[in-house]
Amino acid sequence: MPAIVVVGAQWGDEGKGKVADLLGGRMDYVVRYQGGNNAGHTVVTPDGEKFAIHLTPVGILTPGCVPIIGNGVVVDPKFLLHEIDGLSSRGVDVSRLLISSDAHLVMPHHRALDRVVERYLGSARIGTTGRGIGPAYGDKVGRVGIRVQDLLDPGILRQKLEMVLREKNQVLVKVYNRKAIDVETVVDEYLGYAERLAPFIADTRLELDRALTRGANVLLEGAQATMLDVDHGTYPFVTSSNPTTGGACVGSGIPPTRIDTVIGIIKAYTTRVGSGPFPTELFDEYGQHLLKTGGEYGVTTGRERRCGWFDAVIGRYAVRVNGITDLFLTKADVLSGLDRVPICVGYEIDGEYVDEMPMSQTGLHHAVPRYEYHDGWWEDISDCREFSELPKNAQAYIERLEELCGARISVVGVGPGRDQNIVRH
Ligand code: 2SA
Ligand code: GDP
Ligand code: MG
Repeated sequence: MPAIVVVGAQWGDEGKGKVADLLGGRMDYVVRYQGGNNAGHTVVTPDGEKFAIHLTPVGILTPGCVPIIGNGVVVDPKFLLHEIDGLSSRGVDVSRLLISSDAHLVMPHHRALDRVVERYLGSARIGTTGRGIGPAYGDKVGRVGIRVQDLLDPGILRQKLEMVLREKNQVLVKVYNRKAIDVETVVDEYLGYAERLAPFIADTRLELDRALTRGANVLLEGAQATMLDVDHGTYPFVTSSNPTTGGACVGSGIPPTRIDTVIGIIKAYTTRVGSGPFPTELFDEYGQHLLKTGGEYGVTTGRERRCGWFDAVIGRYAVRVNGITDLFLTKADVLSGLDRVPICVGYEIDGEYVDEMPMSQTGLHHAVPRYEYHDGWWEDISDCREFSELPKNAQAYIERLEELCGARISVVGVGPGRDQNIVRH
């Protein structure tokens, strides 16, 4: 049985949590493959209970499913224990969780540097979540990272930490005028976490290979999204990992030949949290409508999300870069009550019209959207369960998005609930 990927098609918060939860019921394994506790995935269970999950895969909510934190994730152990305890206290069985021994750890110097560098950047800041994600991936690639398996060897943990802090403390003290971090304090703190996390640590890529070979269903759950990908997104205004489908292979150890379905989660409009270019961003009452009606506030930081119209250039790009086989269009219900609903079909860039993602960052910064205008609808569609029950204008809007993005829209979300969907294919 092949693996399937759930990937964000825009700038995140498309509703990946809801979709992963919906599919999780049919899955034996749900794997997070990148990012860390910067993510915020919302799940609303059938009895109306709401969960905001940050670091564990949402499959943790599905009885019988094995949730895996893959090697591509950066793990803040303090936060992870806090999340595990929070879920346990709400009656969730967390005992099946597995954490890759190769995943990297978020250390105190990562959190300190994330915050201080953002302050130093001033108006050029990325708008990070402040969870230490960028510095943790920086150390990983710089080959001075500390991994989950190092928690099991106090000697190695101390040795690696001494080496990395020799440099990082210089930076914290001399460049940013902050206090140095004490090696022994961190070693003691992390060995405390090690004791509790040890039973969860595993060779997850071997586990997944065996599972796939015996025919198990595996879902690879992306965090953040295509336009936040460090390679394919709006660099440098990105996260420091690869949310795109390629990252699902690297961050789990599952080869591409095992994947046959890629579900792109795409919102019926666009949002972004943090800095960076956003061609269809709205600064008017329509933007306010999307913000308020869509409840567009960060699940991790509580920040207001920037809101704008649907951008088909991005939709098409996401289909191309990820090999999306099916789109799950979320939040179509939020568009009810608008007189007209524009779709961005291309950009004017310095006098030239383009309908694909521009080659350079400057190009995207200069992009002025060209819109196609569609008539809106007033009806509340949150109880619709068949495509034919939708107002004609909503149907036309969705069919046009499908045509412009170049992938079929298999499911349309009409509310946050697990059952609030229109299944088309
Ligand atoms: P970081 O912290 O280094 O990953 O930040 C780099 C950029 O990535 C963006 N980013 C996100 N964008 C959308 N949603 C995310 N998760 C939370 C949510 C965000 C929140 O679900 O709402 O609560 O603010 C997420 N995580 C990272 C970030 O805004 C930077 O632009
Ligand atoms: P994620 O990061 O992609 O998992 O998304 P978030 O959880 O950060 O944000 C998506 C928000 O939209 C959450 O509050 C979801 O409960 C909500 N949501 C998901 N699908 C739908 C939908 O079809 N309609 C509405 N109104 N809300 C939805
Ligand atoms: Mg989110």
